[in-house]
Amino acid sequence: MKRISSLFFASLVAVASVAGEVNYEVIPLPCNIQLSEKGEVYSLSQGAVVTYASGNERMASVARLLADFLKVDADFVVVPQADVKKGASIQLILGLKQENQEAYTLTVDKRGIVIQGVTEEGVFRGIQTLRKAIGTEGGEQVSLPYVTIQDEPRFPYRGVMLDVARHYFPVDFIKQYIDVLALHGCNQLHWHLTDDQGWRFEVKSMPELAKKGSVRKQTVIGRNTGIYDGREYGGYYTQQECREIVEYAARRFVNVVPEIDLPGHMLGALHVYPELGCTGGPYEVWPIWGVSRDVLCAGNPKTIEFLKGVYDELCDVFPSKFIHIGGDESPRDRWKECPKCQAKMKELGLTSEAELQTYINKEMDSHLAAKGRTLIGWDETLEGGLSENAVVMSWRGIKGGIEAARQHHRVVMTPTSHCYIDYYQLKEQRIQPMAIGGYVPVSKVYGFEPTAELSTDEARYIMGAQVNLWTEYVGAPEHAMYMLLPRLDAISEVQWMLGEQKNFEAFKGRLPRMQTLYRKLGYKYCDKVE
Ligand code: TNX
Repeated sequence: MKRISSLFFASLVAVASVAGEVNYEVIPLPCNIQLSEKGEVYSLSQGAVVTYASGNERMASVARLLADFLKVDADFVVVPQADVKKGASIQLILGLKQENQEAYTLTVDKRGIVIQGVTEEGVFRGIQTLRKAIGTEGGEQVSLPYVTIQDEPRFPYRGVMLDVARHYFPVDFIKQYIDVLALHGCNQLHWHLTDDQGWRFEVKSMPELAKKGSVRKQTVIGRNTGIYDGREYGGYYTQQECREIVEYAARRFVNVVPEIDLPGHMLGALHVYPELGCTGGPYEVWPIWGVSRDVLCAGNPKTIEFLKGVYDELCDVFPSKFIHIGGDESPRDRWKECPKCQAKMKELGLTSEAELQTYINKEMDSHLAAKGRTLIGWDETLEGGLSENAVVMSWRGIKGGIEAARQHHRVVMTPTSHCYIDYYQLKEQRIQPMAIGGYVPVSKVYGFEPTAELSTDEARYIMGAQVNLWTEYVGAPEHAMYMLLPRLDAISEVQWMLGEQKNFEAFKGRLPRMQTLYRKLGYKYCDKVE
């Protein structure tokens, strides 16, 4: 960044001040916090200078974000290191030697605040800690107790899923969702883009797909009551918007894992291309919730051609190493009666319809592998065998995950029992907005141990954990935030901290400061914790 842009930045940042209680015990709790015994403090005041390694654009971006995060209360000047004659208040530097690429240290002493990372990513994790430690109170200046923090995440995959198929969420909200993830040290947004109730990813070579496949004529009221709202519902993301989101997320060190769910949950596509279904349709974009028996025809060669075309564009737009093919809840009734599917089984020498699904998975697997990508699938994909490289997302309990780890697949744990944040979070249902059912309180999420019941060898295959926000009953951004917070706080400690360091009572003590920040940032959250 040139000096001119730092001046620009200085004028952009609101003039205010930082003060109030600084507390390094944020969420997720850093691994090691050593406060100075003498109780000295460093005063950070208005006009503080943030420096970063000169000539490093990624660090410049991190520095600008730090100033941005703190701008609610502070006025910072961001400049490259080389331009600073006197000492800076906050220095962002690289050069930390640790195995974990996201490790960082944060030190505060008489020289000021130094955040050092192995990579820019680590520095970014460190600035989130600083930001949360400073908090939100107004005042003239902030006194930071001298401290040495050493920190690194436990798992490399720290995910949150958002279903935008059942309900569409605007681009600005997706960005806000990414902000919230980054605030909690999460690094993967799993984006569920298509389902029976809507296809929301633009495919340029098949323009009708999103145009028509994203629109359902109406939506059922409540839990499949048979009564409909009579209102057309739609919305999709253009590739341009997707790229913008990917770029926004990357600057916050969040990777976007796109999911096109196959071969089930496909009514959005079948509505547009009925010839891809076993019965030939017609099919409608589903106005109800549940699992449809109509899925892609596995015996039609056009199906694989269609899927490859879709995934080619998906991979073009999303640089993510991991690409999610769904694979869940795909009934095989139609395949049993479909001459094309039966012929395909004969041709391939398959003895069950389950193997037919495996055939599709394998086609996708090699197609993605040829592009240097790695397939992720819901645990059903494990049933017929996956290539060694593939990753399994275990949602029907942890059994699938354990089995996958035994087969040496990498695993993301996201069982309904602990990670389904579309379920109720309070016992008393009537004081919450309607949810799909179930009961997954904050304490349950917090108590999740992703490697429980696994041998040390199997545990090595657990890449991380994820919470899932399915949106059959979540139609608005504020509602989504309410479902997310504070269960995201809980999962963030599961993802970040060692199991033996977690403590639910202490966690609850750390929550109020996070909630103050949420109020300041305008995030809705559930204020009761069970
Ligand atoms: C199961 S989890 C689904 C979703 C639903 C969700 C509701 C998974 C792979 N499939 O299609 O939205 O349950 O909780």
